[in-house]
Parts: sequence; C-alpha cells; structure tokens
Amino acid sequence: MKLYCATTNPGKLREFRLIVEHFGGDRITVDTLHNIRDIEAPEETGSTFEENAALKAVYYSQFASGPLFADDSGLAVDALQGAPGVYSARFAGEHAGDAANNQLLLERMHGVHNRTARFVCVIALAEAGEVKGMWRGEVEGRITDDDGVGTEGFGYDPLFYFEPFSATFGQVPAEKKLLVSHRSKALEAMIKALRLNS
Ligand code: ITT
Repeated sequence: MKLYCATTNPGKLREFRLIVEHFGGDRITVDTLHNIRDIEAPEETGSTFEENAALKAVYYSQFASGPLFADDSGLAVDALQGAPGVYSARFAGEHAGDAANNQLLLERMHGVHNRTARFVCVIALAEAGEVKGMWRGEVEGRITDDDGVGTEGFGYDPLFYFEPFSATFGQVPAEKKLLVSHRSKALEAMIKALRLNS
C-alpha cells in the first residue's frame, strides 16, 4: 500500500521512512508530496495536536491521489504548563529555527527544578479531504540542565534526556530513537490499524 506523507520538516520525514521500514516491512511505502514546498502551508490554528494533525492531513490530501498522513507533534514541558506544545516549531517566533527555539526553552527553564517533559505526536490519516483515523504517541523525559548535547535527530532532541538510554535523543542514532519515540508509537499504531504490519 502506498501512503503519502505531508511534512515540510526533513527531520520528521527521515524518521517516518525509517519507522515504516522497521514496522511496516515491504507492505507499505511512503511517498512525499513532491511539490509540498510549492503548496501554501495551511495555518495551524488548532489548540491541540489532534486539531492541527487533522487540519494538515485534510488540507494536503486534496493534493494527493491516495491516502495521506500528516503529523502534528511537539514538546510539552510540565513546569511550563505544557508549553511549547502545539507552538513547538514556532516557540521563538514564526520562522524561528531549532537553535532559537532550544535557546528560548533553556532560558525559560533556567533555575527551574521540575524538568519533566514529554514529546507528543499525533498522526492523522486522510483521503480526499476526509479524516480516516488518528493515532497518538508520547514519550517521557527530562529537559537537560545544561546546554544540551548531541547532533543526532532534530528540533529539541539535544535537550531531551531519556533516562533508559542515559542519553539525550540528540545522542542516539535514529534507529535507536525509533524504538521508543512518540512518532514511532503513533505511526506503529496506524500501521497496525491498517493491518500493514510485517
Ligand atoms: P510540518 O507541519 O510540515 O510537518 P513542522 O516542523 O512545522 O512541520 P509541527 O508543527 O508538528 O511540524 O512542529 C513540530 C515541532 O516540534 C518540530 O519543529 C520540533 O521543534 C518539535 N518536535 C516534534 N517532534 C520532535 C522530535 O522527535 N524531536 C525533536 N523535536 C521534535
């Protein structure tokens, strides 16, 4: 089965491909919307990951000739009442990059004792403008006390310390992150629901 994937984030796309290979074997292939950069991105107006995932999947499915999924994901920090949450990609401003977002997070967490946080991923599957299903995955960790460490992954990975690995997500290869990540959990649930698991 061919599924289209709609994301403008190369870090997500790399992980999607790897996760599908891992959990879906040869029963599923992921294709990007080749022209996604030419399509005007929808405004992410939702206040929940579910709302934004559904909004993106429905919107981009108009441009695909088959089922398409999109993910809305982010980091929820307890001491910040769940922020940056759905604003994770634009925490430090509309076009802020990972470095600026990470810098702001460290500033907000300076001197804060409770550092618990989780990554959340919601994947929505849509076809011809209609949502067919939604799956959520989460993983618990802690925000590092220092400047973060590691060059693997993307986004907040260097700041996300995962106790069972004794490392941040920025320090582990993608093949290891996918064994526990929010994105894998959501995508694996979708693959199982579609009965495409190997
Ligand atoms: P698309 O909407 O085009 O998929 P995006 O990056 O704008 O790309 P989101 O709105 O879902 O996607 O924002 C997700 C942000 O959350 C992402 O930019 C990272 O900052 C953060 N994030 C999500 N998953 C992450 C992960 O596995 N590791 C590190 N940071 C992550």
